[in-house]
Amino acid sequence: MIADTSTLHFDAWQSLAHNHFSADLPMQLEERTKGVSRRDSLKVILNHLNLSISSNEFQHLLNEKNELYKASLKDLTPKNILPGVAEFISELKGRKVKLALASASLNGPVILEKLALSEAFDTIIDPSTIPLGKPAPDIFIAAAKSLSLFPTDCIGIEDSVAGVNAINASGALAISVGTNKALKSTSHNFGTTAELNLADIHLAYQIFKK
Ligand code: UVW
Repeated sequence: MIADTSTLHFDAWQSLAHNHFSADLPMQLEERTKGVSRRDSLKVILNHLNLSISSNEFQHLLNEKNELYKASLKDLTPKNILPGVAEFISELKGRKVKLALASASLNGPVILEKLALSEAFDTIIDPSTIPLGKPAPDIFIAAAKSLSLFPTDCIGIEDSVAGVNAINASGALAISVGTNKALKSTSHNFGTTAELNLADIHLAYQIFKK
């Protein structure tokens, strides 16, 4: 949600599916793999293709997808930060709000570095230390803990259905960004990152805490 990496992920999965299985992945798989770990995304894709493969081949495909994805990150710069996000982060920092990155991506720290946002977060959760990925709440529970907060005193911001489900399951207030119906019905929604603002979120939080 800080930069639009989900299309880069899906392009890498699409190339992998073409190269190995001569398959074309439908766009609905993009939402189903969004916010989901690399391993779980590959499981979703293999399930869709009705394929079962050896664990060696599984690992090989994970590595190959990651190489494709990393190659696509090479030109990422602060210009790729989504509209309004840098200003929103500054607003949060100005109000001394503690920030944690709870991304499913093992490439999160590299991406933050490329976006010049590494210093913006008080803590970055390493998803390899969280056995159950989104939609399980574990990464948000870990994020709250690392900020010495209860999840019920936190707000999670997500652009994926798996991520919003994970926030809701953690007990935190879920804020979503995007136009997907499933996001709108399960969280306090903003259509785009440009609309994110602390005043509206503060209001939603006051209602949530009542
Ligand atoms: C995800 O799959 C979300 O991330 P990565 O492949 O970057 O670890």
